[in-house]
Amino acid sequence: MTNENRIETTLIHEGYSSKEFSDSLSPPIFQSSTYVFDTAEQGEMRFRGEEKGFIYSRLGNPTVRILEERMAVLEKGEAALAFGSGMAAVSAVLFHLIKSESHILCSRGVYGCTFGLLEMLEDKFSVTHTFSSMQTADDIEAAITDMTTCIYIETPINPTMELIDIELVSRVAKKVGIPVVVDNTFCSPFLQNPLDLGADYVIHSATKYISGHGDVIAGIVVGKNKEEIQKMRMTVQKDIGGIISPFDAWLLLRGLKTLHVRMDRHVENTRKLANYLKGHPLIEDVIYPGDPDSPHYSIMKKQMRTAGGMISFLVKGGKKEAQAFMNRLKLIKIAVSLGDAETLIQHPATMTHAVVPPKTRDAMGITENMLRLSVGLESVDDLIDDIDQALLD
Ligand code: LCS
Repeated sequence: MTNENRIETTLIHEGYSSKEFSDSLSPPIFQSSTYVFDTAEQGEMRFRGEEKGFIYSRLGNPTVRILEERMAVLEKGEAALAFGSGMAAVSAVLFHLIKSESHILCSRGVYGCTFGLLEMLEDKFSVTHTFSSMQTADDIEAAITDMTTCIYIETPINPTMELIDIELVSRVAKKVGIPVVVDNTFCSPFLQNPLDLGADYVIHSATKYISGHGDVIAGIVVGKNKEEIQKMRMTVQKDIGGIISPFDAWLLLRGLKTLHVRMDRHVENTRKLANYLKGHPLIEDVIYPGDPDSPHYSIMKKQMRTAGGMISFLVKGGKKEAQAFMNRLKLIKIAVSLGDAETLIQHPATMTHAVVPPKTRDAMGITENMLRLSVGLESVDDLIDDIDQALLD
């Protein structure tokens, strides 16, 4: 198997050869914490990195390694690391790139727990951060300081669906030698590949589209440079220890096999739902980068295969009306998370972004009447019927 295959094939085959594993079609789950050395000298050589082979599962596991190899190829990187959550992946990359008193330049919005992590880094280690809209090269240049050691962006931003031009950010960052980290969770590797656009690291909450079935919490980091990823493996991953279990890695390998098929349906259902919502008199606004009238449509066309499976929308009124609408839904589930077969709705101001102070939330563009929909794989007509019966004057 080579990485010249098309993505649909890579999702199913990359990094695994049944010949190496007793002809088993499905990759085995190596449920082992440690590995046996033939001799003391062999153990010494493995610890020194002079001989290939596994040592201890916090440092690497064969099932996890298949997932990491597959993800590296899918994201056009040289190497990848799998983690026990998306937040373990986010924190590992940040710990890898920062020192005390560093500055992190962030997109205008980030996921609520990423915001919490940034605040914690500031409180404990004086690592500061600023948010920027990053709409022009001037915006980005003006926000970089002497202490900036990384640029961290989400695109689309959770939950405002704002897009950042990855190629533009990477071009400005290269001029001053600052690494760019992109949280690609909302796209999955099927819709967007930030490393191809000049970024240095890609993060996924694999809990979402990569798993696709709402049954795993996991994270992935893919790097442009394998030496940096190896350094991360032997420092932040080994010593902080936020690793994934072999069983969860196996569930992600199973999820990846259908990512392309699932994404096609997520995308199609989302396009139809966005169209329906846009025409509804009780909806104030629909925020969907796949709409040609969206201010982000041109960036979407530039860097994404197509718009994804997420929409945010504003109901007429405020929090009370938004919550009443949610409570009237019968099929669509009220839940955080996204990327599952089930359509999920959540109220960012009181759920995923409740930890963000109201003033900062306003600056991020998160209003009290905003709802975020993760469009699932059900019949889109059933989804529209459900929304229709719940949208009352
Ligand atoms: N990055 C983004 C963009 C996310 O949306 C999330 C989780 C994470 C990182 C963290 O991943 P986790 O540790 O949960 O695997 N987002 C969630 C959300 O929007 N609702 O519930 C979780």
